[in-house]
This record gives sequence, structure tokens and C-alpha cells, in this order.
Amino acid sequence: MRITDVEVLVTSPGRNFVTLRVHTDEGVYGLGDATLNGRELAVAAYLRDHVAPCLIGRNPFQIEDIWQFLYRGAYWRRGPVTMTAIGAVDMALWDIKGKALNVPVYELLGGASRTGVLVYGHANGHSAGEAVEAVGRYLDLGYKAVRVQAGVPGLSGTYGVGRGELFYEPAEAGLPAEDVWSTEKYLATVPSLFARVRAEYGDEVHLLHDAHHRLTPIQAGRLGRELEPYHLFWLEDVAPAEQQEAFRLIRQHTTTPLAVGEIFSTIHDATLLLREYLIDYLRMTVVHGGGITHLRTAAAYAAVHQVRTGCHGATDLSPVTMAAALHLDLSIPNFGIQEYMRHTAETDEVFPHAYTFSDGYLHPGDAPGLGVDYRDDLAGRYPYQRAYLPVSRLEDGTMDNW
Ligand code: EZ4
Ligand code: CO
Repeated sequence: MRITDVEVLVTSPGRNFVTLRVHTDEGVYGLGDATLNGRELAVAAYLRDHVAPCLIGRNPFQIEDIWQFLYRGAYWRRGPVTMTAIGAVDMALWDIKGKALNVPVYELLGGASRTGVLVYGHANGHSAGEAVEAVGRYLDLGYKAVRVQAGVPGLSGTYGVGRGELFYEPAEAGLPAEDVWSTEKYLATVPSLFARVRAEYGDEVHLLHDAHHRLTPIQAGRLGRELEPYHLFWLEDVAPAEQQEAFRLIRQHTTTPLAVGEIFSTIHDATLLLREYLIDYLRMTVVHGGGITHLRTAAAYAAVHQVRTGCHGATDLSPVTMAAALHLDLSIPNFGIQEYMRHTAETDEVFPHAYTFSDGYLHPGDAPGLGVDYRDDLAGRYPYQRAYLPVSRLEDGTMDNW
């Protein structure tokens, strides 16, 4: 089998998605997600101009060799644009191999280790009261785990608090919005929010929270400690992780489980965190972490250090990534939880998929390959729209942290 054509597809059914479609001489094709929120066209150009020409004529079954060729061959290793592009190629090749052999990708990864993939949904509210109510809606839908975020009184917009009830899209069309952020005001509100949620819904539901890299290490230690009575499943991205050593200080101050890594590109971003047992969940996912092939490496390194996975799964990761993550989640021994933000109806129509939600769990389905398709006829209705994530500044205009 040989690769004959590589297409880079851009569509915006509610938000921008970049999709790679790899064709073969036997008629089988594979899909990969190449979406990097706010920098979509950089990855599209990287794939179209620099990767696609190198793939023509190669044997798509040589997934590992092609991964190494793209990673080592570029000379310029790592980085989100490169690793997202490699991730897209890798997903497409696993999809092709599964379809060609007529098995779902999880069978190629060693088979199912569990019956379903535990997921968490996003309960958001502009006030704590609204957020508490939103948790109830997720429990009614069958979710066993819920991330809770509330607006901070005195701040106009809080990152992570969306407009819709089931959909949350952090990017906004046009140029980047600039929000105002106050760490002091935020820290004053979070513990009481979780006290209310526990008082309302009891101890059984898994609760999660995301601080989106906004705190210093000592502030992070304080938040973790103050949340200990509410037994969070995890506290995510409490501080930026470019300096992995910073997590030593956080870890000394709290037993609240820590999750990090949705912006990591390779396992090298997490080696000290894992070797020194500084985190509990690794958030890397297939699209921004070099595909299924590299995520397997990252998950195995995490497993050695008793760390479980918690793949990023926000709306800016397309249904192709969601499917790829679910095949991996179902198969690896140290799966922890999968983030699941529902896509809009328009997105689900452009990407028909085999994965299904039931009683708090997702299952990738048993369609051959990843089990996702791409409707060109619908995708063509939604042209690319420039959009960015918002930027935060402190109340005096300073950029919010390092
Ligand atoms: O900020 O996907 O845990 N989920 C998140 C997401 C990310 C966006 C960035 O593109 O933090 O909302
Ligand atoms: Co996050």
C-alpha cells in the first residue's frame, strides 16, 4: 500500500478545525486532527508545504518509521506546531491501518482494558449559584465526574466560564479579547464554591477544577490546601509548568491531586514532574502531543511513575482527536479520566463518528479505524474565521503571570 495524496482541510462549523486526509492507492483513506487553537493556519501550512510532499509514495503501515522520520528528520524537534502536525499524520495512519485490517484502532493498541472510558463534563456559571445548578444538569445526564468553574465577582469575564450550557468555546472571532484577572479575588471564591457543591450533591461525584496556569507556586499550594476538605479528583494547571521544579513547592503544601500537561508537546515537558512524583494525572493528548504513537510513550512513562492519564478533550480538539484519544484510553493500563466537552451539532454533522456516551462513559465504538468521517459537502459551508483565545491582564494592566 502507498500514500497517493494528502489533503489539508479547513472548516469552521462553530469553531475552526484543520483536518488531514491521507489517501492510498488501495482506496482506503485516514483522517487526522491538526487543530491548534488560535494558530490553526500555521499547522495547515506546515502540513501542506513541508510534510505532505514527503509522505507521497510511502507505505502508510510504517507508522513508527514515519513518526521518527518526521520528528528526527525536521531537525527542529518539539514545539506545538510541529507536534500537532506530526500528531495529525500519525492519527491518519492508525486510521488507515485499522480500516485496512478491518479492526477498531484500540484492537491494534492491545485491545480493550476496560468496558468504557470515564469522562468529565464542564459545569460553568457566572455565579457560584449558577455553577452549582449546572453540576446538577450534568448529574442528570449521567456524568460521574464534573469540572466546576464559576465567574469571579468583580471581574467582567472569567476564562473557563462559557456562555452555553453544554457547549463551551474559549476562542472568540476577531482579534484577542483582553480580560481582567485578579488572583486574590479568584482565590477568595474557589473553596466556598466547592463547599456548596459538596453540600448540595454529596461525596460521590468526582469534582475537578482548572486554574489555567494563573497562580504562582505558593498561591497554588494555598489553593490546593484549602480545597483538601472537598476531595477533588484533580486540580488542573495550578501554575505554569515550563519550570517543572516549581511543582516541588506546590506538592509540599497539598495532598489535592494535581493534573498538568494539556499544552505539553512531548514527554520531555513532563519528565521531571514524573520522575519526582510531582503530579497525579498527565493531560497530554494525541493532537498536540505527537499522535497516538507518542502518547503511548508518554502514557507508559507516566505508568512507571504511578501517574494516570487525563487527556485534554475541549471543543477545540476535533471529533477525530476525541476518537483517537478514546481508542488509546480504552487500551492503556493507566487510563485515569477523559475530558469530554460536547461539540456543537454542526461540528458533529461535519464529523460523523462511532463513539457514544452512556451513563458517564464514552466508548469509541467498533467501526474499523478511528470511526470518524468527514462530510465535505457540509464542511464547505463553513469557511475559516480568524479567532483567538483571550488574553488576561491584572487590574493594573500587567500581563497576568509568567
Ligand atoms: O483552555 O482547550 O481543560 N481544558 C482547558 C481548555 C483549554 C482550551 C485551549 O484551547 O483548559 O478550555
Ligand atoms: Co485545562
